[in-house]
Amino acid sequence: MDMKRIASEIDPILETCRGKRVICFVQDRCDLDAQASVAIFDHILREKYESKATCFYSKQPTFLMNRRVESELLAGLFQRTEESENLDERIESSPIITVFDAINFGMISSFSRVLNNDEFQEGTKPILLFDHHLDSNEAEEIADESPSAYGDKVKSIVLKAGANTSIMLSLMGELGVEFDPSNEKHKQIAMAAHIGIKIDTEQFKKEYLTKIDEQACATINKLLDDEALDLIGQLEKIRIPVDWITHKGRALSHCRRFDSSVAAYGVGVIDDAGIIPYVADALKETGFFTSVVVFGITHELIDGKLHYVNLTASGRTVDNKQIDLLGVFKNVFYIRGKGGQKISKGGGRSSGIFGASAMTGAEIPLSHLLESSVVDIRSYAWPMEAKKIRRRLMSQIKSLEKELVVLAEFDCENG
Ligand SMILES: [Mn+2]
Repeated sequence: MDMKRIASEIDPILETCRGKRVICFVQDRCDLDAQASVAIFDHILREKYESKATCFYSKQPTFLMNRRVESELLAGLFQRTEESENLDERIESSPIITVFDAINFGMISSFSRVLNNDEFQEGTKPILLFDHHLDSNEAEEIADESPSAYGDKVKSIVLKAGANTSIMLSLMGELGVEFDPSNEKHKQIAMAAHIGIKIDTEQFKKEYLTKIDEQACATINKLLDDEALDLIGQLEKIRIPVDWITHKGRALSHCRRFDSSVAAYGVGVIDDAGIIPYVADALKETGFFTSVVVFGITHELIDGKLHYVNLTASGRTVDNKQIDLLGVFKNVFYIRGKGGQKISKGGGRSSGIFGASAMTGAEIPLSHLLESSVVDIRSYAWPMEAKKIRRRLMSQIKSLEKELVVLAEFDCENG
């Protein structure tokens, strides 16, 4: 698909949005690439179609950088699904629904509300989906989560690019929309775009950049003067919350107990999912381990009510040949489908020379715990989940013995 043709197909669809507000969805925890994609889409709507975007997502973003970009560069554009009471009305009044940087609808909590919308079912409310592919993340096809299951009702624009942000910038250019370098807001969008592409391409690594990304970078670089680059640098200097540092310290204090081939660590029950990849990175940075797996039960309380309870995990490896971490995550972190079949919820990407290193992640909803208290989750659910994950990890990683899977806040010998 070339962009000229895509733009000519999308233009009449965006014309139907004139003067109206368009609803966007991105995957849970909204990553930086998704954030920038929405910002550029909103820019296109404002400049060409006298329209605006509002983006909904669920669950607190994992990365601190992401939280700062949302509040400091793109204020007012995003809303948390769980904090908006009138989501169904918003879906109702939006002429189209847009989805960014998500290949399947299963990554978006509460997207069933769009799929159940009468107008969508009748085919009068189209879904426009933008995504990029380059990753080795092979998500399993789940019938009602796959956009292809909805035929013409979903128009998917999936192109080979390092970042979805780049695709949006390419579409913007093709639709004749520009940035004004003297406009502060445009500059902020360009800054968000720079960060979005940077994160998804691991600091603009050549192996992740396609022609679309290179052109996108040329477009935004015109706006990124010294002041803007300085601001990006400041945004990247993030103060780590003291809670996170405590968890890192606790994990490091167990270093002697791990085997050098793999550090498997259960952090316990925590209220900020960002801690999991943070602790995984900290263990990896010690340089002692070939692979690191960190997992825990994450939750978020909003107005005293549990909004979600998940099993969250993060993995790092510097020698993917010794332990195939992508395979391990796929086989350890799964749910059962309606027919009892395993549906994997773990994935990631490998990089480096011959795919030597890999980053993985997994998130499984534990919806049956939503009515519990955090105290009960700590005392009953965590020991049970932790033992289950330990058992699965041991069956997947041959060198892993029981005492090498360290569980915080819970004495594994009691199991
Ligand atoms: Mn992306």
